[in-house]
Amino acid sequence: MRTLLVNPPYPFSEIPILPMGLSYLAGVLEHSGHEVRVLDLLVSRYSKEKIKKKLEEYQPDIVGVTSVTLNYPIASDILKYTRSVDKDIITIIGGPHVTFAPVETLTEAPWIDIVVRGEGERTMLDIVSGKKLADIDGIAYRDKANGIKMTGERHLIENLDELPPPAKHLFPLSRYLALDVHASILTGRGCPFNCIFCVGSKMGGRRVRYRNPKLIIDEVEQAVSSGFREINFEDDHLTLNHQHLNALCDEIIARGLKFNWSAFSRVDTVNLEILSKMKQAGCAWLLYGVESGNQEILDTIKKKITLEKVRDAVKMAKEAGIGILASFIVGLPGETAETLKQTMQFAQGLGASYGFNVLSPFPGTEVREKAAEYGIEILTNDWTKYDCNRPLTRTKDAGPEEINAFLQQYFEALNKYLAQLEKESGASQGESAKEKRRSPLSIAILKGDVIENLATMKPEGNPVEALASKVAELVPYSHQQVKEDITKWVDKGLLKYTIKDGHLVWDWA
Ligand code: B12
Ligand code: SF4
Repeated sequence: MRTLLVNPPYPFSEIPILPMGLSYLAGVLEHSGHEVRVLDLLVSRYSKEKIKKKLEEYQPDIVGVTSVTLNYPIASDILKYTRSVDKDIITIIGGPHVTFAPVETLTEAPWIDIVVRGEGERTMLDIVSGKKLADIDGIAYRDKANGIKMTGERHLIENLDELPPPAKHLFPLSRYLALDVHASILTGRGCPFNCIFCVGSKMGGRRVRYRNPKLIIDEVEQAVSSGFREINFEDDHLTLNHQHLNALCDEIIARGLKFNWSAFSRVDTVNLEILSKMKQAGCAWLLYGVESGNQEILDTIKKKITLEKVRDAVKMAKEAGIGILASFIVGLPGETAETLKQTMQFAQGLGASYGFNVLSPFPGTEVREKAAEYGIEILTNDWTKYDCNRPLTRTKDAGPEEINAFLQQYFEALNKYLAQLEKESGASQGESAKEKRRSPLSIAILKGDVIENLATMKPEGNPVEALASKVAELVPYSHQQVKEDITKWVDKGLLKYTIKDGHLVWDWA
C-alpha cells in the first residue's frame, strides 16, 4: 500500500522543527519496502489545492497525519479534505492528543477511519500489511456493523535499536536547514515520573528504553554532515541514567565530533561530574523543568523536586559552563497571586535564563482527568488555544486576569532588557539579535512558498540579485535583509537555479 504522511502546520509562530514521530514512521515503512512519501505543510504554504495536487499525483492508499492538541483541528481538517477528494483513501491520525481521546475523535470526525494510540511504528506496519483491523493492537477504528471499536494495548517496542533510523531524507531538509533549526535525536524513550500536567510517561512508558550510543552518534554524524549545526537530544530528560549518558559523551569525544547540543533535564538527576563530562562532549544548554517557585505546588503536581535542588543544579551547571533555561508553568493547582509572585522572585534569583508557560490541561493528563480534585476549572475546550501561552484554567485564587497581568509584567521586563542589551551590545550580541529578528523573514519566505511561486526570470545580470529583488517585492522586509538570507542559502547550496527554455528557475535543493 502507498502511504502519504502529512505534517500539519502549527497555528502559531514557533520555530518549525522536523517532526520525529513522522520521521520514525516513514523510516519503518521505507525500510520494510512499503512506498511512503511526506507532505510537509509546516515549512511550506498550507493550502487545500496543494493537498489535492499531492493526492492526485501520488494516488496514496493511506493518508496519515500527526498532531498534538493545538494542531488537532487542522490535522482533522486535512483528513476531512482528503476524504472529500477521494473517498477510498484510508485516513489515519496519531500523536498524543488522539491517543487519549480516541473515541471522541472518531465520533466527532466521521472522515477519520483509524486512530493510532501510542507508539505507532509496529501498528502502522500492521495496517499497511493489510492485517484485519480487529487484530491490530493499539488502534480505535470505525467498524461498519458495530460502531467504534478499540483494540487491545500495543506493547512498547522493547529494543529500539531494531528500528531503522528516522527517514529525515523524505522531508524537505533544505527548508529546515534554511531556518537554521536544530536536528532532533532521541537517545531513548520513556519517563519514570508522572507529573500531573504531562503525558510523557503515558506515551513512552514508565521504564526508559535506551538506544545503543554508537547508533545514536551515527545518527548525529549523519545530521551534522547534512548541514545541521546543532542537535537537541529530545528525550523526556537526558540526565536520568548516568551510565547511558557517559557512554554517549564518550562516543562523541572518541569520534572527535565538534557540535553544540542541548537537552531536557531534571534538577535531581545532575551532579558536577556528569555536567562537566557533558560540557566536554559539547553540551551548550540544558532546559530544567522547574515549574514553580512554590514548594507546595511542586509537591501537588508530583514533580518530586525541591527548590533547594533547583538552586544547586543551576549553580553546578554554571560551574560546568553549561547554559540553563529554567522553565516554569503558571496556573498550576494551588496558584494564587502570592505564589505567582514567589515564582517570579525565585526565577529572577536563580541567575539563569528563565521562561514561563501557562498550564494547558491536555487530554490524558492527571490535572485534566481529576481537575475538580485539584481545584482547577477548565475554561475552554477550544483546542487551537492549547498552546501553553495563555490561561485556559482557573484556580480558586488565580484566573486569566492574574495570569495575564503576570505575563504582561514579564514580557514588559523582557522587552526592556532586550532593548537595553541591543543598545549596549558589542558586535556578537548585535549580530545574534539581528539573526533572531531575521528568522521571521525566513519563515515568511518558506511558509509563503514565495520562491517556488515566482515567475521564471531572464538569465541577465546577477541571478542572486535578481531573485532578491523579486522576493523583496513580496515580503515586508528590506532588499538588503532579503539578499543577505538568500545569499546565505545559495552559498550553502540550499537554493539552486536551473535554466529551462532559456529562463532561470529557482528552487529549494
Ligand atoms: C521532543 C518533544 C518536543 C519537541 C519536538 C521535537 C521533534 N523533532 O519532534 C519540541 C521541543 C519541538 C516540542 C514542541 C512542542 N511540544 Co512537545 N514534546 C516532546 C516530547 C518530550 C517527546 C516527543 C517525541 O518526539 N517522542 C518520540 C516520538 C517518536 O514519538 P511521538 O512524536 O509521540 O510519535 C509517535 C506516536 O505518537 C505515534 N504517532 C505520532 N503521529 C502519528 C501519525 C500517524 C499517522 C501514526 C500512525 C502514528 C503517529 O507514532 C510515533 C512513533 O512511535 C513529548 C513528551 C512525550 N514523551 O511524548 C512532548 C509533547 C509531545 N509536547 C507537548 C507540547 C504541548 C508541545 C508544544 C505545544 C509546546 C509549545 N507550546 O511549544 C510544542 C508543539 C509542537 C508540535 N506541533 O509538535 C505535549 C503535547 C500534549 C498535547 N496533547 O498536545 C507533550 C506530550 C508533553 C506534555 N506536556 O505532555 N516538543
Ligand atoms: S514533566 Fe518531565 S519528568 Fe515529569 S512526567 Fe513529563 S517528561 Fe516526565
